[in-house]
Amino acid sequence: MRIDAISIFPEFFSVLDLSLIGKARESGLIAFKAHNLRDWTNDVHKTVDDTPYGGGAGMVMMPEVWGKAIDSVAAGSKPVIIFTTPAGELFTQQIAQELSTKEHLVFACGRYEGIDQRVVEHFGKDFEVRELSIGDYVLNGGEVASVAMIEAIVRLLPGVVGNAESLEEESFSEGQLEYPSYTKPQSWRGLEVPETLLSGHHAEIAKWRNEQSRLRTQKNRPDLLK
Ligand code: JF8
Repeated sequence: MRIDAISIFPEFFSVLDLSLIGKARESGLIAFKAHNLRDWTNDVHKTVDDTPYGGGAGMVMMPEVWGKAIDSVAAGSKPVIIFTTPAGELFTQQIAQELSTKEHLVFACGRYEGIDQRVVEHFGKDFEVRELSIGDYVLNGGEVASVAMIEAIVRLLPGVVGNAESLEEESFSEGQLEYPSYTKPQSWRGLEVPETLLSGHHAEIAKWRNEQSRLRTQKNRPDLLK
């Protein structure tokens, strides 16, 4: 899989070198590159924004520079183009799974009040385009949201170290939150590891974990049970 990100702050993506993405890159499983949007400006100030038509607060990212950047990064390819925006469809595990099957992803990361909507409309004519949000809160730009999405997608790729077992466990508990986990020591600051987990009775342990998942889901995410 090839992944490109376009941003005025490409340095945000250096965290991906630290996580499993780094390993997936070293093994040649993914090719990732972060691009500086300002590389496609022509003026001395490297301007990327202007005032909004219709008035209002803040600045809007100009279509011309975005058009050149995406043309260049998508040349000779048919990528899925992802626009991170708080006004997007909610990014879910299902969407991560869908995107993990694609050959080429381009993340377009806005700042300020976002990107001129004609950029989405224009590239939607030739490419699969998605406007996605990671949740109902407001960030200052699309970079952090893109990093979260990239990590969620790349860990699903077949051949990413350690993914086979953990992905199987995840699909097993689908629709519920994960059960709580414990490790050594058995007693810590007066708190004990639940007895069932020490019993060695695999059926009992599975039953206990299932019940814990249900209780946790009921408490933290009742919407998932309905
Ligand atoms: C932005 C561009 C986002 N869940 C989310 N909250 N905020 C954002 C976001 C994304 C792009 C821009 N401000 C300017 C906020 C996502 N995805």
